[in-house]
Amino acid sequence: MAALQVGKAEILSEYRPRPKISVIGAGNVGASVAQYTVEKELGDVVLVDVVEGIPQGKALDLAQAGPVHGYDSSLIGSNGYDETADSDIVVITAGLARKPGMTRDDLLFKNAEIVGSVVEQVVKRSRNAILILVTNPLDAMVQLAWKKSGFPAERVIGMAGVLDSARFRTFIARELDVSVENVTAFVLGGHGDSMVPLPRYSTVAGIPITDLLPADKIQSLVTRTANGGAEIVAFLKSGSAYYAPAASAVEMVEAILKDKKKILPCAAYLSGQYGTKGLYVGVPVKLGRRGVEQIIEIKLQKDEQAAFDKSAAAVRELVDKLKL
Ligand code: TXD
Repeated sequence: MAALQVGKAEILSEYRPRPKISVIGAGNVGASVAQYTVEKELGDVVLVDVVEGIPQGKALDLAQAGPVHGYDSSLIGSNGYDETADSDIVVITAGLARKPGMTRDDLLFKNAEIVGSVVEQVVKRSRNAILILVTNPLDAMVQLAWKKSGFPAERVIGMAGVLDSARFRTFIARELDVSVENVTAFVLGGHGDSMVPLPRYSTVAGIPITDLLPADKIQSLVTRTANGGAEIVAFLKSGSAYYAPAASAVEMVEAILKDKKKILPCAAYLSGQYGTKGLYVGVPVKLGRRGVEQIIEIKLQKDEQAAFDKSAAAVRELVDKLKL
């Protein structure tokens, strides 16, 4: 067709394929990350898992939803890493998930082994990628991935705060019967029971929730947020949450690929900010094409700083156990 013959040499030489997003671990979170990524047409997706057939089957199934949803992203499933070469972003979800009665920290050693080997495979083939870690215990796994990869800290980021604040936003919106779109929430600290939701920076259409809800109500929403993961594990019994975690990881992918400079709470490497040095903890960051482009530091009140320090200490304890 004549109209299609515009692909002259000079145009072809400028041709850049769609961004490549590799998702390691094709379980509940990984498959949903792949799904949301192609539904938003953020790029092509490579899904990797150790279980034979699972990444291939899920990738093919998702590709076949393309005509219905109207996306053209390519989807590849594999048990190896060659297809991930030159990824722009690698989302790491491989590992064990919690069962009822387990804490995130119970997963530490097994998941450290898995994440360590995954990172080794990934970085060999994608030297310039940005890594987004999802596997628990989150903050310790990001620290491990950063160490193993040898990447600059701004290109190794952990997903937790976006999820924790999405949970807080959901509860606030339900409580006040307003749109979730009107609610912003601010959550700091590690992804654990000691996370630090900050009510005075959580707002509805710009109004702090401290002006809208009594203190005891806010406290109950904060507690529910901190236990948000366990609440879902108790329902599901055989696994942990995955829709909201995947949506949260994909918000980060989108902010990076579109260079949005979006302020999101992520696990980022602190080199003195918030009084913490040499450790990955959840803080607000600016996410753009270079990864973490800035760490946003706000002045905490005394009790908030104490809660942050306690949360950072809990992360440090895990990192020490891994001898990182
Ligand atoms: O906020 C957050 N960061 C989180 C973290 C929110 C939700 C889930 N969170 C953690 O993510 C959870 O505690 C787990 O550690 C991971 C993945 O959770 P998911 O729910 O997706 O677990 P699944 O369904 O068990 O999937 C894990 C997949 C599974 O298919 C395994 O076969 C695969 O990981 N797996 C591997 N893939 C590649 N390479 C290796 N070595 C490997 N080992 C297991």
